[in-house]
Amino acid sequence: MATVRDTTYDLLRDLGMTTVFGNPGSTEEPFLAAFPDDFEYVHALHEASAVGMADGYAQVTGRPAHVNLHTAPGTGNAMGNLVTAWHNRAPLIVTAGQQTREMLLIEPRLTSRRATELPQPYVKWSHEPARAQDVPAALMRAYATAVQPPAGPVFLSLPLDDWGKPADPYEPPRTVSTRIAPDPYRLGEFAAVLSASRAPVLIVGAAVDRAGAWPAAVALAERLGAPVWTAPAPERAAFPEDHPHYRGVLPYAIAPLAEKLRGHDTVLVVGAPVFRYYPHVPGDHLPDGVRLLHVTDDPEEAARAPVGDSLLGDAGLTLADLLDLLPATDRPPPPARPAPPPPEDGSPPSADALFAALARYWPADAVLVQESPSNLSALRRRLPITRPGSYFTMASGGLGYGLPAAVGIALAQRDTGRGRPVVAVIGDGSFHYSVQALWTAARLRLPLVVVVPVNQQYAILKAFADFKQTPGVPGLDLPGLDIAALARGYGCATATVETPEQLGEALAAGLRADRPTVLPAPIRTEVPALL
Ligand SMILES: Cc1ncc(C[n+]2csc(CCOP(=O)(O)OP(=O)(O)O)c2C)c(N)n1
Repeated sequence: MATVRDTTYDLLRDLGMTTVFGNPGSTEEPFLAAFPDDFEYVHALHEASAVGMADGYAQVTGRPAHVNLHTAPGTGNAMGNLVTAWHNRAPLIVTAGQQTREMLLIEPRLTSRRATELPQPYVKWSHEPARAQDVPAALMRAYATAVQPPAGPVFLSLPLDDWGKPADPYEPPRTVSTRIAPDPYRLGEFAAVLSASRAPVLIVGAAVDRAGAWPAAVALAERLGAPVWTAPAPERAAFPEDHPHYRGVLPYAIAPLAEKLRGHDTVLVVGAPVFRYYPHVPGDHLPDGVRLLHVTDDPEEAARAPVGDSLLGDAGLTLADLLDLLPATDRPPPPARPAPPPPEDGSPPSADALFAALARYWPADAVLVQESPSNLSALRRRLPITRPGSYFTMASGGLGYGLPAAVGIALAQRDTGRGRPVVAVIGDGSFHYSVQALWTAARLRLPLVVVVPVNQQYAILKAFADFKQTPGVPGLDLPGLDIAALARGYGCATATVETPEQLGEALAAGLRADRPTVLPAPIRTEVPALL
C-alpha cells in the first residue's frame, strides 16, 4: 500500500519539483529517507542560504521551488530570506519538519510551537495538515497558492510520523492560472487618459521582467514617445537601459522622486509598487496636477499606494492590450541621456572605476546579482542592463540574499541549459550574512564569479547616519576580515583585484573555471551620499 511519503514524491515529480533545497534535521529524515535517484537535494549549510538559492532558482526557471527546513530553529534561520522571497514574489513551497503527532501535546524537544504562525506574515498560506493523509493535497493547495498572482512563498509544517502512514488514492496535479487579464472597461479608461496626455512618462518595475514583457514595454514607450524610468529600488531590471528613452532608476524618497516627474501630466506605472521609498524626505508624492495610473497584479499593492488610480492586471498582458488601444503619436522622442564621464584614476580605485572596468569586460549575456548597498548607483550607472532576465537583487532591504541567490541562479542556468554566465557583486559587509552558500556552489562546481568591493565598512549606514544627523553610531567598521581566506575555506578559487585592469583576466578565468571564484577588490572608503 502506498504511503503518504510515496504519494507526496509522486506528486512532487508530477509537478516537476524534483529539486529540493534544504538543510536536514531529525524531523525531516523520515521524508528524506531513501531519497529518490531522480530528485536532487541541494544541500545548504544554513537555512538562509537554502531559501535564497531556491528564490533565485525559482525566478530563473519561472517555476516554484521546494525548500525543506528543520522545524522551528530552521524556519527561524530562514526567516530573513523568507521576508525577501515574499517581496520578490518568488513562488517557494517551504516545508518544515514537525515533531511526532503523538507527542505534540507535551511539546517534546524540536516541537515547533504554533508552527503555522512562525513564518507569518511573510507567507501567503501556512498550514499543518489535520491528518497525515492530507499531506499530498495540502502540497497541491500550497503549489496552487504560491503560483497565483501575486506569487510568493507558502509554508507547510509536516509531522515526522506522517510519512509512513497509508495514503489516500493518488490525485494527479491540478492546474491554476498564473496571469490576471485587466478589466477591459477600465483598461479603455486608462488608454483614453494616455491618448489625451500632453506629456506622459512610463515607470516600469520588476513585474515587467517577470512577465517577459520587455518588448511590450519598449513598444509602448516608443508609441507614446515617452521617457522611461525604473521604479525605485527594483529587484529586477525591466527595460533596456541603453535605449534612448531610458532615464534611470527613480530616487527612493518622496520629494526627490516627485521632482523627477515634474513637467509630465500622466504617469503610467507598470509592475512596481507606488513607490518603494526608503529615507523619509517629506513632500508631495506627485507634482501638482499629475495623474498617476498604476498597473499591478497585487490588490494589496494597489490598495496601499498613496496616490493614483489602479488597474489589476499582469504587466505583460496589460502592456500588450494598451499597445492595441493606443494610436501612434507624433510626439518627438525624448532627448538621449548623456554618457557618464570617465571615472577618475586612483589607488585604491573608486567603486566607479572598478565598475567601469567590470562593464568593459562584461560578457554580453551575463547575469548580474547585486548586494552592494552604497555602491549600487555607481554599479547601475556603469553597467547598464540591456537584456531581460539579467539583473537580480532583493526587494526587501534584507542582506544575505545576493550570495545564495547567485548560487541558485547559476544552478538554474545550468539546469535549464541556458548556460548564461553569472556574476555577483556583493559588499564586504553583505558577504557574511549567508557566506556558507559558497560551499554549495563549490560542491555543485558552479562557475560563479563573486566580486567583493572591499571598503571595510557599512558605508550605506554611514551615509544614512550622515543624512539623519545621528553621529556616533557603533558597529559601522569592518576591519580585519580576510575575504580570500573565507572563500578558500569554503572551496572557492580566489584572487585579489588590486587594479581595475586586473579584473578582466580574473573575471574571464573565473567564468571558465569549474568552481566558484571570489574576487576581493579593495576600493576607496569615501562614503557616497544616500540620495
Ligand atoms: C539582515 C540585515 N541586517 C542588517 C542590515 C542593515 N544594513 C543595511 S546595509 C548594511 C551594510 C552593508 O555593508 P556592505 O555590504 O559592506 O556595503 P556598503 O554599504 O559598504 O556598500 C547593513 C548592515 C540589513 N539591511 N539586513
